[in-house]
Amino acid sequence: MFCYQCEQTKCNKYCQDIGVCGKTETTAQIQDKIVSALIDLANGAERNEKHTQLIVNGLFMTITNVNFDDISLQKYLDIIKNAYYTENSFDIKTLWNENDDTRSLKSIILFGIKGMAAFAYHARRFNHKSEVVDSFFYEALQAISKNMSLNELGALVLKTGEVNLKALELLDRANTATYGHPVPTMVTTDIEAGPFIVISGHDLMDMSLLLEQTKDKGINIYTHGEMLPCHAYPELKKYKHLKGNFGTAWQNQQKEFENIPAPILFTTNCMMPVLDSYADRTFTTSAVSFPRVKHIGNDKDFTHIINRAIELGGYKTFQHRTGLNGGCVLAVGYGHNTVISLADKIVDLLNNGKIKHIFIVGGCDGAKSGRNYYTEFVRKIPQNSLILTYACGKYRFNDIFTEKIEDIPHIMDMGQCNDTYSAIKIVRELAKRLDCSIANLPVSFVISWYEQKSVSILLTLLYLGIQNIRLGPGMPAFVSPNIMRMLINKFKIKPISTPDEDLKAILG
Ligand code: FSO
Ligand code: SF4
Repeated sequence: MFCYQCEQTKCNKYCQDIGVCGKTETTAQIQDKIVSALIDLANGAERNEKHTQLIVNGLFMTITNVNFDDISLQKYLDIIKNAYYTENSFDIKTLWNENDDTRSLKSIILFGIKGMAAFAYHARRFNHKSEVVDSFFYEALQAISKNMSLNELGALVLKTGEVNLKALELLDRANTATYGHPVPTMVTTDIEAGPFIVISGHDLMDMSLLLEQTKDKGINIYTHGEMLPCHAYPELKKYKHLKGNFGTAWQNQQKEFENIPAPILFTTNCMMPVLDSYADRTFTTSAVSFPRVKHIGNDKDFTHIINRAIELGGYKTFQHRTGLNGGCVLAVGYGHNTVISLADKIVDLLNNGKIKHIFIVGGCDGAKSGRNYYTEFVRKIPQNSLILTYACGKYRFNDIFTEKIEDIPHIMDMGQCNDTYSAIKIVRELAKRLDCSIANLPVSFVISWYEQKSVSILLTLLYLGIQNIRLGPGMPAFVSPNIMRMLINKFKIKPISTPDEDLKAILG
């Protein structure tokens, strides 16, 4: 196997034999065949809704920490081949053997559209679709099998970022039109006595269906990982049995799920290999799958999981739990609507020097020790600065209590990884009000990356011309030295160094 699509790839080169994520060689091979078959489909088949949905689902199934189940992957491969078959099949291995820079640019495009597929998948569940997004899947997949110059591929890399912005916007609209705009909400990390279900991932519709099916059944619902922002959506927070958040960062799940008397539902990544100790109370749905784990199909009938919750019974007594820093309240709900409603005040505070700088510290978490950087960085940011955050990396600091700056919280959680869209809307709005370009705002992006959604998000930020992004914990293995030099020259991307050095460089 050859896989280098995520940040934890072996020795920052590539995974072979087995993935650091736990993906086996057989799984990797079927996933490669899915990508190859999708490229065939994009090249040879008619562009229609059925094929687009096949592409979106198929790409999503190959993202890191989504699907480890060879049977479901093979079934999906057969479905694609039934929809379109050619003797002249493309083999993705051709890509791995191209020259360094071509391979690098094509890999960036492929991993970028994988991330975009996840966003499009969620938006499509609400029937929010875009011709621009849909047609780009075909264009990008075709490009991977074509001979193209480095310049042409470079342009397509930026186009991936541009189209991904549309996908982010689509998902924002789907979520907020259905569940309302997030409002500031305090979420507890404590767990009440009695039966409960833990729901992980990003899919708001699954959350809403689970809340509806568990209503008045004496079962409490706790979010995990990227589901945390659900507490802030009016049409989700109205359910009184949506109680709080369970657990800390996704990479701690094997330890944290081991002994809980409750079932867990995974709707998307990041699922780690499910240990025997909790396999019989773990459930997957949509693109997620794991051998031996019960999969809930498109009927979204959660009866099994509800029965399991009642059987397990939950804790006998109230459990006091904390986040990684000892805090037990997590503030959510600072999406673009909330923050832009505070924009007048923020602009005043910027003008009178009470706010000196705005840091956007967002992105994914992961297991590497170097990721402590983000906790330390946030702890060291002076109190006269604002911190906007999104995605799962925030679990490193979202339980830290901080003072407000005249009613404006020092740390504001904008939501999931896809809510980078909020960050973009907010900085655009501030630039408009301050009558300057985004580059001239006192704003710095300090990003942590892990899987392919973060690749697509980074491309969107680059497409928007955002410079001086600090990126960590390491640089992607799929970016060749030449392409990295180009990114550094053109976009001034900077690898993170130490929190002190970076803060000094930013604040002067
Ligand atoms: Fe995190 Fe995982 Fe949201 Fe990713 S839970 S790492 S970018 O799947 O999707 O931020
Ligand atoms: Fe390795 Fe990441 Fe690929 Fe898993 S997804 S095999 S950890 S590069």
